[in-house]
Amino acid sequence: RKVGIIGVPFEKGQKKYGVSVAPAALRAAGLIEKLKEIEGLDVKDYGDIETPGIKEVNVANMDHLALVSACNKHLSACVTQVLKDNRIAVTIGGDHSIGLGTVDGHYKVNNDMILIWVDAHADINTNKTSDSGSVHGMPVALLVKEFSNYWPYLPTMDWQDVVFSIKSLGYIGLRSVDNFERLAIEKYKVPTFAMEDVEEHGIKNSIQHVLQALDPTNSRPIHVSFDIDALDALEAPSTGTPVRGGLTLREAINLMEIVYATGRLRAIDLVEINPAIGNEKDRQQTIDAGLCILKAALGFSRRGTAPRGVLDL
Ligand code: DIR
Ligand code: MN
Ligand code: MN
Ligand code: MN
Repeated sequence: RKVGIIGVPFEKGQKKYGVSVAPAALRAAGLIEKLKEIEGLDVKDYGDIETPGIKEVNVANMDHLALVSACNKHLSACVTQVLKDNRIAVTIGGDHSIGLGTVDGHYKVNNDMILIWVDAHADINTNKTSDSGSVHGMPVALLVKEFSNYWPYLPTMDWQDVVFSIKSLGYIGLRSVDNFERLAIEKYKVPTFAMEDVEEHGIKNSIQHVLQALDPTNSRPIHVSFDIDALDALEAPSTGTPVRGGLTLREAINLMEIVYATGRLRAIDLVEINPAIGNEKDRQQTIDAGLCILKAALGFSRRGTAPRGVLDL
């Protein structure tokens, strides 16, 4: 198994300083080395992508669209390249607006992919429904073709192919959903295991139900876009919009182990870690949680793996 790591130090999809520091903080905490320790995993670091400063465009209630667009255009091409190199694309954000580029880049290689959005929030607002104007609350709405008519013309976004279908989307962990978002999820019957559903079914059945609903034949490539705020605010305090009552780290690890076990994970995003929020303990705890989630997604076994060819016991 081979993976490629892409860092995206981008934070203009939301308002707080600090999410852009996460790739450096995760690398400093040993991200690459820890992944290399996983049995049989070949890790290549593609480095961080840069977003050049460019002229902003004005679209109502949509902050920094031109920057978000430029970053994601570049990121999409990087994700496509990593996948073409036959590696699982591991993208380290950055805020969740970068889900736009990762999914776009993945779709261009695997147009039968399914998308599991693990988040406290649904991120399916348009600029007409958003309370915040922050694009990190809009990536899903920008991605799905069923929403094309809900958007005005968006300057600088011509590079994006809006071809992904909302029928290939599922949610886990929701607990802060805006009114329009709820309506959209219900209208399109998006397989959704919000926190009360996780409560009722457990995390294992929740993810299995979502996978089954999207892909009954167990054959489609999987993209997981993991917002660290899916975790309970006590588990991952260093994030911009924490919400209490979320997943435990154990549930998140188990979720990723189950996705790993399918053998079909092709891309994972880890976003919204903000090392500038909270104290040193908060920071370490959040980064460590992120590392645990990535390791679980890429085959780390909590019960240990037997090394091959050392001793014949
Ligand atoms: C809110 C919060 N629904 C918004 N969204 C996110 O701004 O649209 N917070 N993604 O992390
Ligand atoms: Mn979120
Ligand atoms: Mn809102
Ligand atoms: Mn999000």
